[in-house]
Amino acid sequence: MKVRSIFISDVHLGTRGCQAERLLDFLRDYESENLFLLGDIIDFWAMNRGIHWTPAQNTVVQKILRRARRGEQVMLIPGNHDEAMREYDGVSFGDILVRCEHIHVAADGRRYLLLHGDEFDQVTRYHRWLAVLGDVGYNLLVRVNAWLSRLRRLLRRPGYWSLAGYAKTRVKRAVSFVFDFEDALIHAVRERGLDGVICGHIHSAAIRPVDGTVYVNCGDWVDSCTAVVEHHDGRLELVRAWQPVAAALPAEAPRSAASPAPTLDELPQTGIICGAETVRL
Ligand SMILES: [Mn+2]
Repeated sequence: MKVRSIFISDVHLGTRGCQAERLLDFLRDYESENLFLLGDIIDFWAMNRGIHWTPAQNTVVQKILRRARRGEQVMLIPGNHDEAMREYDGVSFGDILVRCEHIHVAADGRRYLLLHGDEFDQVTRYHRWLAVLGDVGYNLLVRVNAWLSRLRRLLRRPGYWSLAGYAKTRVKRAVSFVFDFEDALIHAVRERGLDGVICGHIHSAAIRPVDGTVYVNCGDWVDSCTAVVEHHDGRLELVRAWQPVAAALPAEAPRSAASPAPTLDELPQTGIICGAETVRL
């Protein structure tokens, strides 16, 4: 398919989680005039701990370089995981221009601010801590919880401190984190008289009009495998390069021997998702 622009972010090349094969499929399917890479493309943070570089990840880099060489406008806007690149604002590496932010004028005349978005993440430090601890923190929490209730029993304290309750507040906090992030970005682009923002960073894809201003997030290529494309009339579309089996199959569909369940490869590889996405920190 031919589109005017492609926007992708949070590819995290150099990590085990990077879904390079899916991204290659997507890039094969979509030709464009502009390719905007909105940050966290190469994950230098993770590579400090250990590099996981696959042939597919190598091919991603080669394909992007080749597209740039063949006349596609390729722009790299660094994120926090590739922040070293921010020192090269305005510098062209071969055919790829590095910009810390950029205003993209869509075919319909709308003006969008392009940036990674971590500048608007109020809790980046907390987030970093959370990302590093991950499962370790959760397991510890479970153990601490068991220990605390034993202590409470020993001290004959009434009540029970609930881990579920704690987890719920955490989820609520995560939801409000996403809303705070969106609000901050929408506020910023309105102040600058722009029509919208296209960013990444929070790994939560969305195209959401908010009182005349459009909030767009490209999602990521670690988990959701999403990208945003601009059609030749300026229309933006969220593309998911992979649909989970559960969502693609009708629930409890009767299966006969004549029509076996489709395998993952037989399912449609692209689709559109709009509206609220899963919340992920
Ligand atoms: Mn980021």
